[in-house]
Amino acid sequence: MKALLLIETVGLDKIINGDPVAITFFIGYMAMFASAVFFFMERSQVDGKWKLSLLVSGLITGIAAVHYFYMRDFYLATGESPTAFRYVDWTLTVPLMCVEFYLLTKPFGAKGSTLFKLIVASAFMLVTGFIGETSGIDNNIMWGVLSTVGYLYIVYEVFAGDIAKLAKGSNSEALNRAMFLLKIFITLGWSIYPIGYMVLPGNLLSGMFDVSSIDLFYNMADAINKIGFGLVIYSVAVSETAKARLAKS
Ligand SMILES: *C/C=C(C)/C=C/C=C(C)/C=C/C1=C(C)CCCC1(C)C
Repeated sequence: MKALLLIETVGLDKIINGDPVAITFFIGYMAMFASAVFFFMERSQVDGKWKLSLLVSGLITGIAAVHYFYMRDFYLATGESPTAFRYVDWTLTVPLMCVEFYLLTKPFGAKGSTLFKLIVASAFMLVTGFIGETSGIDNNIMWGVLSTVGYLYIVYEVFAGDIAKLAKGSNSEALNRAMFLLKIFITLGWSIYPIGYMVLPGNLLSGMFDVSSIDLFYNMADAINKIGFGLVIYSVAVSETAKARLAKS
C-alpha cells in the first residue's frame, strides 16, 4: 500500500500504465548515458585530431543525459512538457553539433567565422522556437516559421555554403562519406522537431496528435540525432585511424 502510494507520488505509475511519453524519457536517459560512456571510453582508440571530435560527441550525449534525468522526473511528477529543460539542453547541444561540423572540416580550412555563423543561426532557431512554445496559441505559427528560417540557414551552410565547399574541396573520401550521412541527419532527422512543434495548439497538426506527443517526437528525434550523429563521427574516426596506422606500418 505504502509502496504503491510512493509510486504514484513520484509518478512511476505512468511507466506501469504504459505511458509512451514516460517510457521514452526513461529510454532516452539510459541511451544518452550509455552513449556518453561509450564515446568517452573510445577516445583512447582513435588518433590525435579525432579525440576532440569524440570528446564533443561524449559531451553532447552526456549533457543530454543530465537533462533527460531532470526532464524525466519533471514529466513523471507533473505530466507536463519540460519545455525549459528541453531548450536549455538544445541551447548547449546544438552549438556543439555545429562544433562537430567545424572540427570535421577544420583540417581542410574551416574558419572560426563559419562556426560563428552556424552558432548564430542555431541560437536564432532556438530562441524563436522557445518563444513560440511558451507564448501561447496566437503567434505559434509565426514563431515556428521564423525558427525554420534559422534551421534552413544551417541546412544551406551544410549543403551549399562554407561547410559544403570545404568538404568538396577536401578530396577526403572519409569526410565526404561522413558529410553524406550528416546531411541525412540534419534534413530528415532534424525535421522531426518542427513536426513535433506543429502538434501544439494553434499549429498545423494540432488535434491530430495528443499535445503530450510533442515529447514523443522530441525524444525520438534526440535519440536519433545525438547518438546517430556521434556514431557517424565515431565510424569515420575509427576508419581514418586504421588507415593512418596502416600507412605508417
Ligand atoms: C540535440 C538536439 C537537436 C539536434 C535539436 C534540434 C532542434 C531543432 C532542429 C528544432 C527546430 C525547430 C524548428 C525548425 C521550428 C519549430 C521550433 C523548433 C525549435 C522545434
